[in-house]
Amino acid sequence: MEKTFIMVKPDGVQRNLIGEIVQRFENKGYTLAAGKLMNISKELAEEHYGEHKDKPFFGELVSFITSGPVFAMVWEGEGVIATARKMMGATNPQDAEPGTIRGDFGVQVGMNVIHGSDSPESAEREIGLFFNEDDLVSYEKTISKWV
Ligand code: 3AN
Repeated sequence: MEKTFIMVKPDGVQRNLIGEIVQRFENKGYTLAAGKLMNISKELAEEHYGEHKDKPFFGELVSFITSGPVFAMVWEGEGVIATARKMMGATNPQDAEPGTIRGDFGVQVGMNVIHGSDSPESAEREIGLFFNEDDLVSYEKTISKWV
């Protein structure tokens, strides 16, 4: 089953949005496969955001994501990679539609509450960076036949 990596960023943790964000994915009908509250090391941050290393905001991005705990998760379900991106909204919260997570809770592009993998390749890479194979719990929700 398709899996994606989702992370509540330090601003989301500080603003008590972990529960709200988990609730939205549960309500949608996706299944939580793994989740942990953690501090990100500078090394992990630089690896995770490697594709942005030449961008002017790279230093800011790494210092922000390491500034406090994040809540890292793996969510599973049909079409979860693309659908999670829709649920998150545009990268800049000022462009994100109301009803999306960034549209409802963010203002600044640097502090946009949530990260989600943007492709199957990123999802596999990011899940591997944050979790071990045996951290992922595989189970069937009996409710899943109703959604
Ligand atoms: P997304 O998180 O929507 O996939 P990316 O991959 O383009 O967006 O950017 C990664 C992260 O870099 C964003 N979540 C955002 O926090 C940060 N970022 C993107 N553009 C800017 C910018 N112009 N200034 C500061 N931070 C930025």
